[in-house]
Amino acid sequence: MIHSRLCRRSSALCWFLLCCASLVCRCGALSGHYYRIDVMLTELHNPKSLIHNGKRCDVFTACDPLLYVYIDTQKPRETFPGGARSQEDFTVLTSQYNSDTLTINRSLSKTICGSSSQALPTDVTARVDARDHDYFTGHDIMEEFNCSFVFRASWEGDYAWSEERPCKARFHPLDISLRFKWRVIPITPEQCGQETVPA
Ligand SMILES: [Ca+2]
Repeated sequence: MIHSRLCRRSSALCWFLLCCASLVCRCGALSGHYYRIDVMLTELHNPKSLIHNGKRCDVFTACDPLLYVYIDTQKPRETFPGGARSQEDFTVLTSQYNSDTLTINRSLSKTICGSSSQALPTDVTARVDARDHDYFTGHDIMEEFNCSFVFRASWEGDYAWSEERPCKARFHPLDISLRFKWRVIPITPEQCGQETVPA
């Protein structure tokens, strides 16, 4: 209604307003934060075959590691489990039987898909809930790890993984270790499942 009144009074003013409106719409649709966070766990070492209370995983055999991971961008600086609300927030990354030392090299990803008005995370912590698989007594807690890093995006042609770094173990930091690496990659709105307005 306002447009039509202005257009009747001034075609030049009408053209100017329509161009501005078009630009605002397009910029609004295209602006935003679109990133993918990849976290790769590389190696687990538990040479004393321990669970969290200092007992052995199994009496006669090595541990049976079962690793659950949650990438925490909500409360990365808080203690384990940070922003994870329940076990259902965690994803099983890997499992293996009868092995105290495990080469993993498997990754989990999380996308950041927000409007430009939302603040980007400053830090990220991958929460790793390491269990010992047991048929009869349930899965014992082996260790809880925080694998933290600064949220910093890679840019054009530089999507390499970070250097490996140790995660921090809660119960047995001197006896159980986990190493990881990460990368943060800009992605397109389509990869976030959002549509852009055609130019
Ligand atoms: Ca076991």
